[in-house]
Amino acid sequence: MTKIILVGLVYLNYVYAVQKLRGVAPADIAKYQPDENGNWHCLSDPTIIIPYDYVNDDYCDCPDGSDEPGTSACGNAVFYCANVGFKGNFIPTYKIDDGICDYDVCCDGSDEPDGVCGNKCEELKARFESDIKLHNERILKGLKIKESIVQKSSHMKQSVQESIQSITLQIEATNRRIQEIEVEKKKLNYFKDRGYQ
Ligand SMILES: [Ca+2]
Ligand SMILES: [Ca+2]
Repeated sequence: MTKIILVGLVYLNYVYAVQKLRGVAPADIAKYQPDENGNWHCLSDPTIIIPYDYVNDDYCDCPDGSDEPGTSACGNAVFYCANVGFKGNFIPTYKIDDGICDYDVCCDGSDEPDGVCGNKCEELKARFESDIKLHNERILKGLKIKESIVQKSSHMKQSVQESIQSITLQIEATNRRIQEIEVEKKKLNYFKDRGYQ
C-alpha cells in the first residue's frame, strides 16, 4: 500500500513538473526553477517575484508574459514545440490551446492539449526532405545548364577569334600584293617614259 502511494506521489510530482515546464525550451529550463523560498522571478524584470505555483497557472502575472510559456493567458510570450524527430520551433503563446492545430510551427501538435492534434512530424519531415531533395536537384540541373552555356560560349569565342585571325592574315597578304603591284606599275611607267615598251 505504501509503495502504491509512493509511486502515486512520484507520478504527481512528474505531472506537476511537466505542467510547470510546458512550452519551455530545453535551453531555458534552468530559468524555470523555484528559488530557495519557492518563488519565481519574472524573466525581464526579476524584481517582480511570484510564487512558483503561479508559473503556467493560466493567469498572467509577469508583464513580459514569461510566467505563462505554456498557456495563452499572457499571449505575448513564446511557446516551444519540441517536434521530436524534426526541428524544434517557437510559436506565440496566443496560439496555445486556441483549438487550431498549428502544424506549420508545431508539427507535434503540442500547441493544443493532449489528444486534440495528432503528431505529424514524421510526415512533415518526409515532405521537407523531399522538397530539399527536389530543390537540390533543380540547383544541380541549373548548374549543369550554366556549365554547358559557358562551354558553348567559350567555343564560339575561340571560333570567332580564329576567324578574325584568318581574315587579318588575308588582309595583310592582300595589302602586300597591292604594294607589289604598285612597285610593278612604277617600274612599267619608268620604262614607258623612256620609250621602252
Ligand atoms: Ca501565472
Ligand atoms: Ca494552436
